[in-house]
Amino acid sequence: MTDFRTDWTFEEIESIYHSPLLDLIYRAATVHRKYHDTGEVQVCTLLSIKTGGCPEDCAYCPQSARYQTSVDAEKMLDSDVILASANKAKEAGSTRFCMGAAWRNARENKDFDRVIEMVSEITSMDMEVCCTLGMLTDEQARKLKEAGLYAYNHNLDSSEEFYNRIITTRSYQERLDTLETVRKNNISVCCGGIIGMGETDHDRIGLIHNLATMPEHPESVPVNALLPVKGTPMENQPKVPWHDMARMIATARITMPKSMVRLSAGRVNMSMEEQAHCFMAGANSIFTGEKLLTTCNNEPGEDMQMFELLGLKPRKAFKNAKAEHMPVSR
Ligand code: SAM
Ligand code: DTB
Ligand code: SF4
Repeated sequence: MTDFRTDWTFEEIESIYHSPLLDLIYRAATVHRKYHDTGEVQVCTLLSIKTGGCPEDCAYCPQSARYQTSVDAEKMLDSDVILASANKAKEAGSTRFCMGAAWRNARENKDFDRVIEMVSEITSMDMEVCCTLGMLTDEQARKLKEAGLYAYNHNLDSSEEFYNRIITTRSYQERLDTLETVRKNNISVCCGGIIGMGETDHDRIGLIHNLATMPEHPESVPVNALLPVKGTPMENQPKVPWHDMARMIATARITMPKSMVRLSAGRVNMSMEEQAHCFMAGANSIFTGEKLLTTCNNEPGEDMQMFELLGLKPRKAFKNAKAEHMPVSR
């Protein structure tokens, strides 16, 4: 039995997920030590380049135009603002810059042309560039790749059954189709989900099962804890306990040993001790910087202190990158 299986059964993952927490973390930590430098954490920074006014109805999202939240629809940021933000992220030690747009799908217009320009400029700063722009056509994925795009984030978010309850404006299959388009164009795949939306353990295991049985595991798996935002249908959801995050991260680590597993949204509500358990459970990537897309993130100074305390150092850009994922222009 190899460690890189894509034929996991639901029951196998279920039994890993439900194992006693300390056994689960120990097993995940062992897998983590085998395949990764455990002192290294990938440091990524997000920027919302086109905020709010999104036509989709994702029940967790402050950027959906359907809900009255404190996030207003804005036009796309100016290029110099985006580049200044990428520079700042690089200076602060970040090696991956991820640009997010509140679009159902990328369109063929001036905004998309500008995204292409930004991808190319930021790649030439020697950062891994990631985008999350909604659904993509083959042609758009090809253009992004040619501009140097390293990774594309497109989450499955939950099990298919639960997905259909939280989002009605698009299907799980449409998500899978975009993921296939991204993969086909040799762009590194970043795909994960959110917990804390009212889903069951069965849905969480279903999400990991869907990720771990893809023909190739996503290179990067973000695990988000819901940030309940006022005005969204999820505003009253209770806080996700740290051990649920550790359980998800450990199960992802064991089933997808080589992937980067990102302790993503929700870190802002976790103590250093709670985050340390997640690193122990196999998380090896985080978002730093003052903001995620529209919500507050951990204080940069506190993150630096945490890195020092836990003996962590930022991972270099393009480390272990597969040849096909390297930017053509690099
Ligand atoms: N519009 C694009 C899309 O849907 O793929 C990209 C942006 S979207 C904000 C990216 C991901 O952020 C979502 O798939 C979801 O996992 C996560 N996210 C959004 N709102 C969140 C929230 N309130 N709490 C936690 N994660 C959230
Ligand atoms: C992901 O899985 N989490 C990030 C990133 N991919 C794009 C986004 C988290 C967003 C949290 C809510 C907000 O800040 O708007
Ligand atoms: Fe739009 Fe993405 Fe938010 Fe859904 S998650 S409402 S697609 S920005």
